[in-house]
Amino acid sequence: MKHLGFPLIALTVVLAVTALPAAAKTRVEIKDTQGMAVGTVTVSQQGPGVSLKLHLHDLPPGQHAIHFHQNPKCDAPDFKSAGPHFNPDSKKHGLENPEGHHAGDMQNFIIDVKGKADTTLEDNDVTLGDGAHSLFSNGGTAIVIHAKADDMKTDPSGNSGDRIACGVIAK
Ligand SMILES: [Cu+2]
Ligand SMILES: [Zn+2]
Repeated sequence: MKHLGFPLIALTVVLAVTALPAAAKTRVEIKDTQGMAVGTVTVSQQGPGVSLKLHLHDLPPGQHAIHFHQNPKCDAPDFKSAGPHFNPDSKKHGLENPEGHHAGDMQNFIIDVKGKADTTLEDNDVTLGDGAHSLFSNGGTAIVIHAKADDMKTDPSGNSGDRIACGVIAK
């Protein structure tokens, strides 16, 4: 049976690779209201949730809200096409809302005086895997960045103002 050694090892390798999640990571191109590229957000599976690595530029300095929105559509200039916050559990908005929160809600982040943000966020309520909390469910979702900070409690959008940048998450 010596001659079976190599095919068995090869088969094992193929099965191991196939067993990995379909998308352990996805790179999202972010555009502003003029359709200009303003960087990327790389979403990676991290345990049951995801991490987001932001590499953004040419955006207004200050504290800004960022959320996953329901639709994989970013039509400039208002990005209303992205729909409301991703909310598979029909909860209210805000990480500090007792009736919350939307799965797509996240902490605010800072854009520095040079208009850049290189930082990491996380969301433990969404996944790149399967199921109702998948960022790929219903054809995908979108990442939306807002003009203002999220107050973490006002339903449905945390008083975070206009949508100033957007990127589609889809397979
Ligand atoms: Cu939003
Ligand atoms: Zn929300």
